[in-house]
Amino acid sequence: MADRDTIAAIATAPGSGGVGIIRLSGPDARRVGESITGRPLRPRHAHHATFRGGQGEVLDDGIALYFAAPASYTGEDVVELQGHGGRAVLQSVLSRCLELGARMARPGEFSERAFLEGRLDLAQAEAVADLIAAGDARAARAARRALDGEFSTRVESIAQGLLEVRVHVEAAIDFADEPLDTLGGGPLRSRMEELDRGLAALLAAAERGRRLRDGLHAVIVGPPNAGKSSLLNALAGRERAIVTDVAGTTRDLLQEQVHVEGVELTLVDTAGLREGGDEIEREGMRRARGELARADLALVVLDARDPESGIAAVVDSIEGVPATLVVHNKADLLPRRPVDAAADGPVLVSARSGEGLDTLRAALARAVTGTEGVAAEAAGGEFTARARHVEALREAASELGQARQWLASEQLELAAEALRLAHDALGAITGRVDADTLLGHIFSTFCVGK
Ligand SMILES: Nc1nc2c(ncn2[C@@H]2O[C@H](COP(=O)(O)OP(=O)(O)O)[C@@H](O)[C@H]2O)c(=O)[nH]1
Ligand SMILES: [Mg+2]
Repeated sequence: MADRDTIAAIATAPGSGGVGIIRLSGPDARRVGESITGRPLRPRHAHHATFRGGQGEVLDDGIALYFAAPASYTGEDVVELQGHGGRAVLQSVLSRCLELGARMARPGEFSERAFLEGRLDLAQAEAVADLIAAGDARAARAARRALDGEFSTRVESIAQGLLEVRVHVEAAIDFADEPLDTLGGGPLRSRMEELDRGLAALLAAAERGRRLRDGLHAVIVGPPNAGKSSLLNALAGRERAIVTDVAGTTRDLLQEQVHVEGVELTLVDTAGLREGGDEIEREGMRRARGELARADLALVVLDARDPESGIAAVVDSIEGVPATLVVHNKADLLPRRPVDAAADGPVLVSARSGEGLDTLRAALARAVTGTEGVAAEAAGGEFTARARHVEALREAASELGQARQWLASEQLELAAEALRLAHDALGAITGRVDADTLLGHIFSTFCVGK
C-alpha cells in the first residue's frame, strides 16, 4: 500500500456551519497537515493551530488531529483539519492541501480505502452510506447494526459452514470408489440442510432490510371520489394533491415520500378507476394501471358508506400486486361505527378528521417489513441490506439446493462446484472471497495421507 497517494476532501456538508472539516488520508497526510499548521502533529492529540497558505498568509485557525496508521478510519495516516464551516474558507484550506501534493478524493474513497485496508468489509462500507442517508431513527439504527457487522457476521457464519462442507466434499472426491455414507455422508447431508435453513432465514431478514432501506412503492387506487388524494395529503401532512368533489380531479400520477413508523414509503396517488371519462382521464387511468404493475403494495381506498360498489372497478387492476391494504375512508360520514373491526380487515379512517390514521400508519409499516420485521425491530435485530445482497443470498441458496441434489445422487464433483458457487456468492457480499481460503483449509485440517 506504500505506493498509494494521499487524498483530501471537505468532509462536512456543503453550505455554512459552525465547524467545517477537511480530511486527509494517505502516506503524506501528516506532512501536509504539518506544513499547513507549521507544527509537529502528535497522534490522537488535539492541536490548536493556525492554517496557513503558501505565502504564510492565514487561511483559518482551528483544531488539527492526526491519527497514525493503522488506527484510523481508513487504516492509513489520517489528518483532520477542523476550521470554520464556510465554503470559501474550507476551499482555501483544501486548495492548500492539493498544492502540497494531496489529490481530491473521489466520492466514497475514504470508505473504499477502509475496505482495502480491511477496516470494514463491503457490506459495512455500504452501511456507512446507508447510515448517512437514513431518513429516520429506525432506518439509522438498522444501518448502524449493519455497520457494526451484524449482517456480515451472519453471512460469514454461513460462509464458514459452507467452507467446512466444501472441505468435506473435496476430500471425499479423492475416495470416489467408496460410497459416500462410509465417508460421513449422513452428517454432511444434515449439515447442509442446516445451512439451507440458516440461509433462508438470513435471506428473509435481508429482504426486510432492503425494504427498510429502499422503502416501498405504494400505489393508492380506488374509485373516483373515495378520498384517495385526501388520504395522500393526510399521510403526507401537507396539501400535496388537489382535492375536490368533482370525480376525475386527479389525472396525473403524484408521488410523495412519506415516513411511517420509521419506514420510508413512496406513495403514489392515481386517477380514480372507473368506466368512461374523457381522454385525459382515461390516460390517467392507464398510467394508474402501469404504476400498479411495479407496485409493492396497493392501497385500495373505498368509500366506507358503500365499499362494495367501488371495489369492482379496482379488483382486476390490483391482481398481481404483491400486497394489498384496503382502507374504508370517510368514517366521519358513517351513521354509526361497526363494532367488530377485524385485525386483518379493512382499516377504517377519515382523511378529514384524522380518525384511524395511526392504525393505518401501523398497518402500512407492517406491510413493509412484515410482522417478523416488527418483531426484529423490537428485538433489536434489524439491519439494512441492499438489493445486491438479497440477490447474492438468493444465488447462494439456489446453488446450495443444487449441491444437495448432486450429493443425493453421489455426484461429488458437481456438488463441489455448486458449493463453490454458493460460497463465492456469499463472499461477494462482504468482499472476502479468496480461493486460497479453501486450499488453506484443505491442507491444514485434513491429512488424507497422500
Ligand atoms: N367527509 C369526508 N369527506 C372526505 C373525506 N375524504 C375525502 N373527502 C371528500 O371527498 C371528495 C373527494 O376527495 P378526493 O380526495 O379528491 O378523492 P379522490 O377522487 O379519490 O382523490 C372531496 O370533496 C373531499 O373533501 C373524509 O374522510 N370525510
Ligand atoms: Mg384524486
